[in-house]
Amino acid sequence: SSDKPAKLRIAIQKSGRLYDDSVKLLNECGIELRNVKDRLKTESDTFPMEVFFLRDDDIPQYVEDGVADIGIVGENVLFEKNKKAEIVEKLGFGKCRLSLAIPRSETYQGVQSLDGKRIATSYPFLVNEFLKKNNINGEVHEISGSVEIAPGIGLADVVVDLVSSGSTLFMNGLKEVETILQSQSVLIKNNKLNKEQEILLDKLLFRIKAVKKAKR
Ligand code: PRT
Ligand code: ZN
Repeated sequence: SSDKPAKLRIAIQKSGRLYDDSVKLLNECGIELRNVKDRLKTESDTFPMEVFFLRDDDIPQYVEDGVADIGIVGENVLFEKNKKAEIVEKLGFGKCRLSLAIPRSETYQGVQSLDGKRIATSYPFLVNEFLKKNNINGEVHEISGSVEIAPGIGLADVVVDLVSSGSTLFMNGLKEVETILQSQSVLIKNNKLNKEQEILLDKLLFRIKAVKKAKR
């Protein structure tokens, strides 16, 4: 360890579905963030913490590399990226599931019916794991957004995408038939934190647990 005072560098989503809840959680833990215009990073005056604002997809890598010490990200992204970052706490927000959906007009005949089908998804790693586990040969087509429209335009037979209310699938004439992963936001950490950082993380975790308890 160095002579510099210990601090925790946390990576959170720059903008999107997890941003508000991530900042709110920090605030509820007594960690106020200084406002910064460019919003690449900021600091707290009430806790030894530096905050990096990133795309959620980049957070597991940054934490694995130790560029950030800890991070807040969805399990869906963490498991898809398959990085070495340890989950320290489930945070209870950003809940969704990664599900298989097929055209509503079709009858689902079980996972075996996916054999030889074209599957559109933004989660190729998790879908391939699912196929392997079930001994199925599917054709995985990676699409970065608007996965739900793929069957309608003839790009794929089925999709695997995140679902929360189900209305997006419904509006695209699809139905959910299989859940591949249940997901929520989690706090992750780099596996080589120094002693001072572990102490700070314990402090943060203690506050997070108190916040969660107060909400029950
Ligand atoms: O820019 P950046 O890469 O950081 O953001 P992003 O666009 O990749 O992610 P963002 O902000 O959309 O979502 C961030 C995280 O929120 C996801 O990784 C999940 O962990 C979580 N989350 C929770 C969701 C949803 N619920 C969700 N419903 N992420 C996406 N959706 C989308 C889904 O992809 C589909 O298009 O919402 C649609 C389905 O919603 P329903 O309610 O119609 O079923
Ligand atoms: Zn993303």
